[in-house]
Amino acid sequence: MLRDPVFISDLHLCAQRPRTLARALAFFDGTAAGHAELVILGDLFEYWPGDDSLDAQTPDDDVARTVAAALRRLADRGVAISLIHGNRDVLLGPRFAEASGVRLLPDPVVEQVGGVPTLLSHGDAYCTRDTAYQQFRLQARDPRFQAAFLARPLAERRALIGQARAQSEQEKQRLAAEIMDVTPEAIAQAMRDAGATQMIHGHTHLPGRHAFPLDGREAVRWVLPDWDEDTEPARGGSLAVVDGVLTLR
Ligand SMILES: [Mn+2]
Repeated sequence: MLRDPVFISDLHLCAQRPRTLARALAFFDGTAAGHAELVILGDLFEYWPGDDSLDAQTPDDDVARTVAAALRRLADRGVAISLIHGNRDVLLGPRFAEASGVRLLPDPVVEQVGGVPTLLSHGDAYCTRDTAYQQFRLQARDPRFQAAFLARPLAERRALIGQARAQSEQEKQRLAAEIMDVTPEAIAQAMRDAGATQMIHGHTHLPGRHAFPLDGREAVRWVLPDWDEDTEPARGGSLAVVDGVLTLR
C-alpha cells in the first residue's frame, strides 16, 4: 500500500534543460517533501548510460549527481521514494538506488492507491502498435544485452545512446500519433491480469484521466505529464490525492 503518494514521470532531466532541473529540485524540496511517498514512473533522466555516470565529468553527470543527492535528502527527511524504469533510464541500477535512497520497482506493479488496486507502469509496454519499438524494448531489457552494453566504455555508451535518440526522434515524426499512444486493448488486458481497476502511467506525454468500462466495472487510467520548463509552453505536474480524489496539478 502506498501512503499519501505523489506520482511523477518523464522529467527527462539533463544539462540541456536547466529550468526543468531547477523545477524538479524545487519539487523534491517542496511538494514531494509534503507527502509520505514519492513514486517516479520512469524517464526521470533524459538518458542513463550506466551508474558510473555518477563518477564522470560531463554536465549530464553533474545533473545525475545533483538529482541523486536531492532525492537522498528527501529520503533522509522520511519520504519513501520508489522508481519504475523508463525506456530512457532503463539502466538505472543498484548504485544509483543506493546513492539516491530510491527503491526500484518492477514494471508493471500493483499497489493500493487510496484503497484501490492500481497498476503502475512507465507505459511504453502498452504501445503495442509500434512493433519496431517493442522489438527494441525487448532487447534493451534483456539482461545479457544490458551486461554487454555496460561493459563498453562510458563515452562509447553515451555516443550509441545519442545515435539511438536521434533515430527515435526521426521515427516519431514519421509515425502516426495513435501508433505512439497506448493500445486500449493492451491496457484492458494488463489491468484484468493484475486485478486492478485503476492505472497510472507516463511515457506518452498525453496527460489526462480516462474512464472506461472493464468487465462491467468502471476503470480509470491516469496519464502523467512530461516536464519541460525550457520550451514554451512550459509543461509538467504531478498526481496526488487532494481532498480524497486523485488530481493532476
Ligand atoms: Mn518514456
